[in-house]
Amino acid sequence: MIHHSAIQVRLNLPKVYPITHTRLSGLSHAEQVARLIEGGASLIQLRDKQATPREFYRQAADALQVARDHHAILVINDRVDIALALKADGVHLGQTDMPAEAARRLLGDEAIIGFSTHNIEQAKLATALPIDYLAFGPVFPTSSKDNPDPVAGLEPLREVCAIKGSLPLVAIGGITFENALEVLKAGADAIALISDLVAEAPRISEKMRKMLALTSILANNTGSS
Ligand code: TZP
Ligand code: MG
Repeated sequence: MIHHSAIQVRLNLPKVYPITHTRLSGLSHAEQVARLIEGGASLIQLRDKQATPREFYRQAADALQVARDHHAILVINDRVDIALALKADGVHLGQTDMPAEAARRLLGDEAIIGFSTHNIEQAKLATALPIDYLAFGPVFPTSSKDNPDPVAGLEPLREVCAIKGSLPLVAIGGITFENALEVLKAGADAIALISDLVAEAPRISEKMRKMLALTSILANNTGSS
């Protein structure tokens, strides 16, 4: 979060990190953000692989207004330009997006930068980057992402958790109410979810609340709070 040479304040990831999906939910990003916040979400990622940059910008502006009104943190998937233009809280980068160092230069020390990794080699390299958290997955099969990397499974997740040092890690891919606890027990600090939280629009708030309740029975893996 703060990346001065002398001090580094670690991001305290909430256990549940929801990601929006307009096609699956049938809702705008702002509507999803409102419902997720109502269910207790404090950190949300806006992800849109379909919208044009102009449409994503417009929807992200609306969603950011909702987030600001409720003091929730909003991270934009892929688009450093949109995060910068809207003064969003941060960006989530993939392996083929702009390098983390460049995003850090553009967004500044206080922006949240997340980075997706799909295997142990990528995760090792990620620990040297100016990022605030790393994502690892898909842990399980997912149908919310086009051309996903091979399913990693729980054992590689455990290995990545063992080498990541103090960098917070969020597991992603096919995480559900059924497997959430075993993913956290494998060492993930948080779980990121799309379909199991947002695919049923009328139940988004309820599911978010239930997922927070389910995961709150485990102690914080980071030991930092
Ligand atoms: N990255 C790896 S898996 C995935 C992303 C964005 C999709 C996760 O969606 P779901 O519905 O929770 O499996
Ligand atoms: Mg990406």
